[in-house]
Amino acid sequence: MTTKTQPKHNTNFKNEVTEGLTSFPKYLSSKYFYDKKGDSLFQDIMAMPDYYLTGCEFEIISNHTQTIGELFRDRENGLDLIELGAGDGKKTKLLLKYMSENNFNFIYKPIDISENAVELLAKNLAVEMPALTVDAEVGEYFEVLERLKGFNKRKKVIMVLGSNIGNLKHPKAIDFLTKLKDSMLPDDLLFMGFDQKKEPQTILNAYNDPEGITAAFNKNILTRINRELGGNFNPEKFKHWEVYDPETGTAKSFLVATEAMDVTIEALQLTVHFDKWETIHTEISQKYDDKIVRWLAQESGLTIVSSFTDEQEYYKNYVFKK
Ligand code: AVI
Repeated sequence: MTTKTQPKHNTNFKNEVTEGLTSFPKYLSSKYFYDKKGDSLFQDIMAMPDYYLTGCEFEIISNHTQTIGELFRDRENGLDLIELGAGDGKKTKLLLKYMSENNFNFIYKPIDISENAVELLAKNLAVEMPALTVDAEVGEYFEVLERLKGFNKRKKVIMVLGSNIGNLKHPKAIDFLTKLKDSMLPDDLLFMGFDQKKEPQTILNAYNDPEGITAAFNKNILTRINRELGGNFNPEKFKHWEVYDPETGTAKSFLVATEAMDVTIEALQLTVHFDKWETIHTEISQKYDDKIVRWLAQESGLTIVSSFTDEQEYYKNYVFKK
């Protein structure tokens, strides 16, 4: 087992924070939620009953393990199972277990932006499934995709679970899917989770829990700016706010300033003024239906091979080929 670490993205972080906080309206990228504290808060979110996404995807994979696994199989040369945004791997382990117990010849390559998450997963797999070959990597999706082009020539199955694609606006999602397609050969597959449009209140509840875990997760980006860039944000002066537009299927997270204030960020030599009730837009969590997914696939040059859903049809995993 190996874990390769890519250089830290501090320059990107600095540039993007400067760009976002000097724009009007202000914004920050949700990809910066995931430091050690953010990873742990996201684990807590995934365990919340209101955050149905994790349970639904777990239900789908556990009810269809064999069908999905057999779609992945290549009896001749085996395969490389590559997971982007692997997280804690709880859902993936269902497939890893099936494949390990049913004579699949494969390696598992989890890739995550969080060094912390990748290391925990690799260590945990070494204990739980010692016979499994794990080749973990830390990196941003887009960078890693470039490297995948030169990867082994045997079958690749790329997995992106958790509706992680939903954190990208459609043009970026198409860009991401197109890059995935470009890294694929004709026999390769892409297995991806898409949270579906549903009762709007159910969606709002998933992003607005009464215990304030999601609020803490959202505000963690301010704490991270304080720690890594010498900022003096007072997170208590910001309110977590969630909206969902059922027409577009877009859920949006904001931090709203509850009073006028100036915030200084030393490493950026920047003072940012907030008016009372001014917002920072921090995240989108896109919800989909078959029409949107078909459109995304078409725009990216991918074909849908099959799809799997849970009993409530809250969530869907699609299998794509090039
Ligand atoms: C990682 N991502 C798909 C989550 C989502 O549902 O957008 C992140 C999240 N944000 C708030 N709660 C969970």
